[in-house]
Amino acid sequence: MKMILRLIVSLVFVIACVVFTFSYWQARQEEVRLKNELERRASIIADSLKLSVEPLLPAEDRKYLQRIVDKFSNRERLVGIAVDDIQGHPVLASLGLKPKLKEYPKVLAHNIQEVERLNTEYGEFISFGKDSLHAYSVPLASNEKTTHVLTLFHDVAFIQERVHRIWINSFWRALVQALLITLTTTFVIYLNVMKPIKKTTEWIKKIRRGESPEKLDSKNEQLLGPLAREITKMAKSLEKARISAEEEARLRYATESQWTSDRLKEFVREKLHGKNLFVVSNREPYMHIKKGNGIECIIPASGLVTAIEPILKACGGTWIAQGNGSADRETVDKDDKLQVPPEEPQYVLRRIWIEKELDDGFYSGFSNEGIWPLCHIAHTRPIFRENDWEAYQKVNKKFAAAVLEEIKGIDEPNILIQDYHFALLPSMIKAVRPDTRVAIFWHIPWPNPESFGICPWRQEVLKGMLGADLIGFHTQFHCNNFIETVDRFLESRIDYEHFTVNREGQTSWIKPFPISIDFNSANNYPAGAAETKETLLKKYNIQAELIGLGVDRLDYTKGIVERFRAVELFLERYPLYRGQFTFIELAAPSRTIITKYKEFVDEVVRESERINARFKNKGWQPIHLLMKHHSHAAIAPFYRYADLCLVTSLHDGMNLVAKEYIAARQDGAGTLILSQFTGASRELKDAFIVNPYDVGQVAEAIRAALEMPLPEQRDKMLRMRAVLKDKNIYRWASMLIGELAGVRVEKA
Ligand code: ADQ
Repeated sequence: MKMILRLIVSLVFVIACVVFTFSYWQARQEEVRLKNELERRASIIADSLKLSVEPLLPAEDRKYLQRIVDKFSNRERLVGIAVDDIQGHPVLASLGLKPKLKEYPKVLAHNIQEVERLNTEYGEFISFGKDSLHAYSVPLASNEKTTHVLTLFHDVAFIQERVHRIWINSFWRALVQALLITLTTTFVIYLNVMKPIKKTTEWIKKIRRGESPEKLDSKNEQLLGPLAREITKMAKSLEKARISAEEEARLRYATESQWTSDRLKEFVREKLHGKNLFVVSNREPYMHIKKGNGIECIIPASGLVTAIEPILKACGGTWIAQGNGSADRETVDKDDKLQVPPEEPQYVLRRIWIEKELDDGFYSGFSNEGIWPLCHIAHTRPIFRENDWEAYQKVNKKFAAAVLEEIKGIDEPNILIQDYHFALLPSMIKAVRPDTRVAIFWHIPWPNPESFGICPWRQEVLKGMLGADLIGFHTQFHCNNFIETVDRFLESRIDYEHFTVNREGQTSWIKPFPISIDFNSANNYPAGAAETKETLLKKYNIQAELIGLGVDRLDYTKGIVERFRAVELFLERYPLYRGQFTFIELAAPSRTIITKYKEFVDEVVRESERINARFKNKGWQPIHLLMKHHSHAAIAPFYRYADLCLVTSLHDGMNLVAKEYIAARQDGAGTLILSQFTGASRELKDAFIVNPYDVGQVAEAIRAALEMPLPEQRDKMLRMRAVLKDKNIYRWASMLIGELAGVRVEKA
């Protein structure tokens, strides 16, 4: 587009220069021609008038002379006639001219002087007040001696008018030419360059995605010449490589136990019979924001994004999510879609727009001030407002409409709904398309029936969820809580042997799927150039030998304040570590418009400052609170060099930070202190499992972790790494998708 714009601007510039030069030349020519013509005309009139006036000069009676002068002055463009003596004294003038000559008595002085000097006719363009005139003077003689001067005044405004008109006409001509040339150029370039390039790009993309496209269009081949031939060759080898890689993956899948992206891809293709997957979540995986004059693409801090992204990367499909980045609207096509990841597109992101007021009720209100504290037993009271509930229903409806639009024409589509923002979505989709296979995965804990029972719309929420064929939680414990809650509040048939709920003919399977991370992905934790512990600490101006690390969204469920207090108690009990041990908290601001979260941020800052003020000494401080969203690449070196990682959530569905820390420890060193209230604590048995409310226990765990001999650290770390290598995100996805694909649905 920029290229076309540049071309058009250059063309318009050149046209403007050419038109300007020609117009200037034409205007000049016309002006000279008109002036010459005027002078010739003045000379003819003056000569014939001279013959009539000269004989009458000696006569005393000027009346006859005046009549002649008045009669002549009616001619076209002739403003008036004047007769002066050779000294410049006015003798007579035509009627209209008299008052003007009185006003400007010196106007003819130059003409008279020139006539006297040259003793012949003389013409000059003069300003007569506001008017521009041409004054043409001829000598009048008496007894062969020049005694008087006769002057004719012609109006020259018509010359300027004519020149002006030339410029106006040229302007319009230039404009029309520029417009025609611009349109033609754009059209020709679009048809002959842009369109073939676009088609070729699509063709290359298809090859890269593994779809076997038809041959490259022969027209495009002509345009791109040798480049096209090379690309075609490359495509062929890529296709061959892909086929053999898939074959290899198929063979591995039959024999290997570890889940990988390739194995998942094969598995999903087989299970979903090559169909794409539809994922719905509130948070989008890629957000575009305006930065300076440009647009930046960021990956929001979220466990959900971390977990779901690899699945869609592996099997392709459409992710439907809310677009709320400041440049999100500018980066989608007319259907609100874009291909992601931006650097290597593998699936489609469809953005849904929710007005601010509605989103406040849906996201901040019902989802995060209602359901979030309701499901997390962190002793923060949920707030339920009628308006928020209405907004929640409206947004669920809006997403349901988008999903139904996307799956139009697709037989038995598979839909994976993410999280507590969309409890009503499964039944909304099923009501219209009973042939869909719908799973909802609840990323946060499910509380006991007593806790859940305080929700004024508990039945509606449960009924909405029970529209799904599959309802997934992180742990069996959360599944138990859910089934007990359904049993307590809804009329339904529960099968405890298979863990299913049957309501009004719809069966929902309730199953645990402990979520995980892409353990092997070097991209998530890049080897990180030549960063060492020293350079890392220097970069952040941190003085310490031993590092404790916390990585969280700033959320009251993450136990950040409790963690700080444990650090405080640890330094109080073991003063030798002062000046040596520093705790670094990488905290990403989250849900900042909610009052509870604002208060929480203040509390976190206050506590860190209080503890720092208490212990800090000679450039060392116990807590470094780095409050911002960090990229995965920025977090990676912290994971790699932290002697311990503190995960002290008061309640957490799983907690991916614990898993990320372990995955990053390729050196086998480091220790994990993990809250017993996280889903992760069920799998990572070799961590120090602690009760975050027991500050003393956490302080002791910090000491034990720091003093654990390296071989013991390695033993534990290697065991935990083995667990995660096996129970990685691809296994999670395969379990979830395998179960979903096995669901029997009504035929469309
Ligand atoms: P979250 O509550 O968001 O997820 P978590 O599982 O810990 O919590 O995942 C957080 C993610 O955000 C991690 O990938 C982490 O690297 C990233 N992150 C944290 N702090 C960051 C920072 N300062 N800058 C940038 N990135 C940061 C919800 C549930 C969890 C569940 C996940 C997945 O609450 O219990 O594990 O979904 O299901």
